[in-house]
Amino acid sequence: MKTIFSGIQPSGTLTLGNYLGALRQFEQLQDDHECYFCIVDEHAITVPQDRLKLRKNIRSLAALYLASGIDPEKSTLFIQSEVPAHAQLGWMMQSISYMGELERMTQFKDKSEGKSAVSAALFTYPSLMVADILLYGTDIVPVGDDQKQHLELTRNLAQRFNNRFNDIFTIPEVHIPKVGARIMSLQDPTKKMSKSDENVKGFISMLDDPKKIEKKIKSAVTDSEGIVKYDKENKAGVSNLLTIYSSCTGESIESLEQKYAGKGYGDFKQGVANAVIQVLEPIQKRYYELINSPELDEILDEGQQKASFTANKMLKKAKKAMGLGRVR
Ligand code: AQP
Repeated sequence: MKTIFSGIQPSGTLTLGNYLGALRQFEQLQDDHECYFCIVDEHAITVPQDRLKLRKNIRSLAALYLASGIDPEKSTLFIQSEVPAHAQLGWMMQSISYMGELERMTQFKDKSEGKSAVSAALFTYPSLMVADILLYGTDIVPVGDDQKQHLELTRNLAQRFNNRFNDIFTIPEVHIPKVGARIMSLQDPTKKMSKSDENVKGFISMLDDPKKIEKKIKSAVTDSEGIVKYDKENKAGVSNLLTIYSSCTGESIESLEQKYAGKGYGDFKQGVANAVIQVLEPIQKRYYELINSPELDEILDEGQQKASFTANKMLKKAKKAMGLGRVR
């Protein structure tokens, strides 16, 4: 059985982009793969976080994973900082990463742009992500399109380690969904939808109530043409809404274009809002049942144990290969 690893940062409440680009794929994958799903809180602290909000977001993310269909009987769900092997292997991966390759990461450029103080961890974040993936002998990493570059780095570093020390790491493949891999901001459709966007109108949170969802979609930036047509270059806003609609309903973009031919954006936006609400409502219902339940802690405790067991075995091999510590 192939192994899957994927992580999400608890840096805010998840957006529809996180769901369509990543989370949604997980439910099906867990049936025939060994799955590790991680709340990567150590990644979240690469930018400033409020302590209490971070704690709340960690728990909320765990509940959202489960509400979206992660079954703890089939998958291991755990918190990164509760398995110290991640930080340990992360450091070892930093020692074989080059400044030049980290400097090329577009996510670092985007997140550091215009900031006067940027943490060293934001720069070395990809090396920790490499460790997250390699610890589990991961074959496949299901992520959104924005993580492609980090995955390429993971493959390079795994190969580098294997060549330089010992052939212990599996070289992982990336798995990107066909539709929904990059959901854009509702306010600036040239930018990806992000949970830490300061403009809350730019993203739909997975916990927004139906009224809020409708309001945000109705105020989404489109154009003055009034034609529902997919054209990413010239009609980025409408194209993004079509992608969201199609990802939520499974209806093809061509069939949606036909459905709304001759109708204005008002009807179209209402259709998009209904489609999103239909996807998110059942998830929200389950979320509120789980968020304060002791069941959630039991699942995370068990996840920590299972993940630690596998991760520690790989860490031991990596330390031995690099010559760290003593032989015993
Ligand atoms: N807009 C998006 N469209 C499709 N997929 C997306 N993902 C993120 N945004 C979109 C995918 O969600 C997974 C988890 O992402 P993450 O939270 O670990 O980090 P991120 O990619 O940096 O997500 P955000 O929402 O933009 O977080 P912040 O604002 O904190 O930086 C990944 O698989 C990602 O591809």
